[in-house]
Amino acid sequence: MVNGQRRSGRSLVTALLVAAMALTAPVAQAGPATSPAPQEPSPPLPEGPWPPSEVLAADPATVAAPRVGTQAATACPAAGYGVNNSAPGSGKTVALTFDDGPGASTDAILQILDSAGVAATFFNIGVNETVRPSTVRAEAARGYLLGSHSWSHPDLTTLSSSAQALEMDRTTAEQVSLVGSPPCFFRPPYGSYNSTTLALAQARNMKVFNWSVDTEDWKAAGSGSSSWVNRIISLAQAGGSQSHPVVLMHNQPGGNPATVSALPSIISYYRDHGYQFVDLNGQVADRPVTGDWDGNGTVTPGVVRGNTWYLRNSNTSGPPDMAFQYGGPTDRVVTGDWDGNGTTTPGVVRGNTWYLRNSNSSGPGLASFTYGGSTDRVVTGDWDGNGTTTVGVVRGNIWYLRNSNSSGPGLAGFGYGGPSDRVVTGDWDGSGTTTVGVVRGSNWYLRNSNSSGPGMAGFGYGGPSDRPITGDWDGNGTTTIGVDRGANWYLRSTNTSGIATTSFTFAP
Ligand SMILES: [Ca+2]
Ligand SMILES: [Ca+2]
Ligand SMILES: [Ca+2]
Ligand SMILES: [Ca+2]
Ligand SMILES: [Zn+2]
Repeated sequence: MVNGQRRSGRSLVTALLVAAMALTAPVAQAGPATSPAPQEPSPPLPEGPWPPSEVLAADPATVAAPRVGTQAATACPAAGYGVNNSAPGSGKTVALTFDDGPGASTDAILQILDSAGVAATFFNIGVNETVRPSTVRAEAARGYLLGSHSWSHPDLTTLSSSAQALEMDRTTAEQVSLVGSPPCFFRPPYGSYNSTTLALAQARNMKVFNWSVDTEDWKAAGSGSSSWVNRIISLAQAGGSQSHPVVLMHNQPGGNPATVSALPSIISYYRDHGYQFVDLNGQVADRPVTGDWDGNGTVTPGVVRGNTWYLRNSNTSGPPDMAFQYGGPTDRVVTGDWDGNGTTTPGVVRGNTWYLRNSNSSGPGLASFTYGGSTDRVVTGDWDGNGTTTVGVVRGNIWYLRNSNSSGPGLAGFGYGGPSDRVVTGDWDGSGTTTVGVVRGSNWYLRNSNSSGPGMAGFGYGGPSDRPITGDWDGNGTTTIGVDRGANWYLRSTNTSGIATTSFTFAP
């Protein structure tokens, strides 16, 4: 992990807090105050453009091309002629874009985006979609925007008009067959186009989008070394001079481990600089939350879109029971029973400052306080079982929990799970205290104490690109599992493998 650039703007309070945390952490757990690993020498840059074998997951000659249709012309809004390279939206907005997929790193990228609650756009190659169809479906189901990056990634300026059209139409047909809707955005391979490309795209209602920030991440050529990670982060941060950067990254067939490692820092950088993450349609990501909003003992769903909270009081399909605004669109969201009165209410974390509120309505928060760092993952729970929910952060795989909602040192950090696992919390055994869990791929590993050690037997539930959620859905005192797959929620009343006990749609 890389800390250098991110720490410079922190307050003294943060520095003291980080130092206090480091004191409580065993030496072996390498707290955040340690110096970064020595730089590895930069590998030589390969010559571009890279060979097709690194871009295509299969030889196009071996892939059955789909029959092309005319779906795009009517299913997408009219697109103007020309090339765009500026993220939509007002205020400061940033669009993260991933080309050449789906690939070996796509699931990991989806998990990072999900866990951060940010929107993104995937410019997929048609041939690669035929090799990883379930990944394409996962991208769409998870609410990410899919664009076309041609069928086989040629330099379009070398092709005839009819050959360029086929490159577009095959990928459109493939995407329609996989997810039911055509791509309304097109990015030419290598960013290379001519007037024919632009006319063909316009006739198909596809908006042509290049980029304004090039991370050059593909040059890492499969390396995940820290020098490549640092270089990608540094190039991505150059977009901080723009109001509406479009950041180019890749998710190629062979995988982009350096991109995966750099992504959390890139997200933190833009979030800390006040950017809202949008897809190229200007949409922000929905973030699922769960809580006992009405205090009746059962936990139910919610969705946070921008800074609007849509909450529902039953685990059935239907509209939200409440909608209100709290926090800012770039804040991280948390929920808890901060005052122990039995109802779950909202909170947001901005940088390392926590703003909690004791009612499900718009209005000011309680006194804010700082805890953890802006790149930590945030968790909440009743760690000591006294009835009030308090804060925690996960840094790498070290959990730092605190039993009061105020600034100060955490309890002794402990390691659980791996740094790229998704984190969940719950009262798995109904003892009254909230404890830790991680989800790795689709396998859940829960633990009944807040300490290092083995989890209970892992079990599978959901798919690797679902968003894990937890709650006491039936009000019996134990927290169990669930997944949110876009508008579809699948809850289970026991912490075991099996089919959903309750499923419904909630998409305000
Ligand atoms: Ca309830
Ligand atoms: Ca409460
Ligand atoms: Ca507590
Ligand atoms: Ca339960
Ligand atoms: Zn490409």
